[in-house]
Amino acid sequence: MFVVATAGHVDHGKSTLVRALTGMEPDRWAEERRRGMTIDLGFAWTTLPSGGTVAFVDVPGHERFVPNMLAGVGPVPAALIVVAADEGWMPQSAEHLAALDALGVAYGLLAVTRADLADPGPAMARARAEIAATSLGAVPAVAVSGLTGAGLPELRAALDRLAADLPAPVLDDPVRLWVDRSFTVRGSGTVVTGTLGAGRLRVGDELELAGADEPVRVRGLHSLGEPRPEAAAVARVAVNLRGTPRDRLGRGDALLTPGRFHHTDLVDVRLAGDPAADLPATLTLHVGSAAVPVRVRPLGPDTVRLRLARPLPLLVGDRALLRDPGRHHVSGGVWVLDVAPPPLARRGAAAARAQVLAELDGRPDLAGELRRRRLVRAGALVRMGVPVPTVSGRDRPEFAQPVAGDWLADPAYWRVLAERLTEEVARHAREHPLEPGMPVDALRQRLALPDRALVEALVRPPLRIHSGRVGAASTDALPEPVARAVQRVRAEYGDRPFRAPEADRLVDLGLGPREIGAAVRAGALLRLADNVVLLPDVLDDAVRVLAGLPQPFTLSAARQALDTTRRVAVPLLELLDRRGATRRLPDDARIVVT
Ligand SMILES: Nc1nc2c(ncn2[C@@H]2O[C@H](COP(=O)(O)OP(=O)(O)OP(=O)(O)O)[C@@H](O)[C@H]2O)c(=O)[nH]1
Ligand SMILES: [Mg+2]
Repeated sequence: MFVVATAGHVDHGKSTLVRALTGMEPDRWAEERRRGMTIDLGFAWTTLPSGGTVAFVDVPGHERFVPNMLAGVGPVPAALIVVAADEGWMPQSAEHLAALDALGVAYGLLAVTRADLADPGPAMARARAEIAATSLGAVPAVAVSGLTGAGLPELRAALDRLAADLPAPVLDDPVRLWVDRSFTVRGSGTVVTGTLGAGRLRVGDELELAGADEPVRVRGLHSLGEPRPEAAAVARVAVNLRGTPRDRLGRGDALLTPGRFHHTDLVDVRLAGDPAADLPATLTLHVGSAAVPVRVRPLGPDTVRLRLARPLPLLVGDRALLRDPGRHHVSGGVWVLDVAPPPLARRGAAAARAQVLAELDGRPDLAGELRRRRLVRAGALVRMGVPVPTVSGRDRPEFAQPVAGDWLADPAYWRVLAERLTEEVARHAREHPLEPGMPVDALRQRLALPDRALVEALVRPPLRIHSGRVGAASTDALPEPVARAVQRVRAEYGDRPFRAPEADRLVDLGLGPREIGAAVRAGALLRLADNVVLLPDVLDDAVRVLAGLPQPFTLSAARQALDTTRRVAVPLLELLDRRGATRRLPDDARIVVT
């Protein structure tokens, strides 16, 4: 299936043409039929000579309903531009074309309608010239009459060729379904419709809805009027949502693959067209089926910061449109450059930001994001629309290897941090000569790092971590009895490395709290909890064993795989969580972070 939105001035014959092509009525409302005018979006579809299906989103031409028109064309990458032979190029012909251009629509057709009323030549020549100057470029043109049916076979053939030109949808992309309609069906509850541009939807899927705490569940799916278990892009879909009240969502909301989108009310964008100086301070941002008031703050010659009245799930590279609703004027298109931009608090920050933005082009750029953000979670980047390769080994560029957990770091910044950590530890040792190292959390604060796991990952020999402190590895020999006791632990537990001596065995070995403390400070034992100690070098092995389990795994599966007891498994997993080697899920199962 492919989806085309109509465009064109009021009364130029868009709905008549859709009706003639599909045999379906795009004007759904009695009021539309009474007034002979489209007010809101209409939907219809038909089979083409090739056997493929085209679905139309029919838009209103009247200037009062341009916001409805924009909600229709926003998520649709192809347009059928309609101009009447007897009236020619008119104001909303121009405004609709400007909107398509601002959104970067690159695929389209021109139909000169009402060709039974006047010579289509002049209207066609003017429209072709106007369209050629936009993102659509030179488009095929057909003269038609919705009344007599003349030209319809040629138009059908042209639609088939257009379908063949369209890029294939990306089926494994996450779903972002912009809702263009919502209604209630008796017995089924809330139904929303939209154009699925990428990805797949299945009955039973959970989806995220901005502002809702709980995911919503797909109870039923329809496409082209038929129930289906699954719909793959590109498709017009109607989604029945289990247990979601109708007033929870409507046009401009988006149903999303959970966890894959960043909701933002602050974006930095590049303007296509008008220079920033001419923009009013408040405008409406149209993206997908949404229309949101924004405040505009100019930054560079063609870059601005937009503060949205409500957050939207936007991605780097999104195309959107700014419109001045008061003046009925499409101010121009925008490319989203950054969906999580830094605050501009310091003097000169705006000018510096303008320089950064001058380098960006809206194409996701992982290396550049790391350079600018210095430290960022891979998941956060993906949610901004910046893909992070997940393949391991040589296929993954070195800068895309996580430094801890799923944290990525700019390599140059990471080296600086490692040096600063060494300096801080040395300074702490000078200032506190009696302390056995600098607490990890104090280091985290000094280096302004968001996660302890980052501090731990920065510690390299000859520094080491023991008992939550970073210090030079102790070179002092342990007191003789303690060293002997540790030796015996090694001999007894070396082949069962995740078993810990029971409390009475520790007493037998002569390992009281003071002796254990000394052994832990010297790095000879690893303390998981009071009276629970392991040999210090077993953590990597534990992660390896856990990585071999089906993911996610439960505490009990981990305990069995490690051949140990709850007494060890519970604090061991908690330690691995803190180090970012494992992650605890809301249901208490865990995964190994790769
Ligand atoms: N003679 C003739 N009349 C047409 C043709 N196409 C449309 N009309 C007439 O033009 C008028 C407007 O047609 P619509 O199809 O409603 O126009 P529209 O572009 O959908 O209008 P809006 O949705 O309000 O923007 C109607 O009276 C149609 O019957 C045509 O090819 N020939
Ligand atoms: Mg109409």
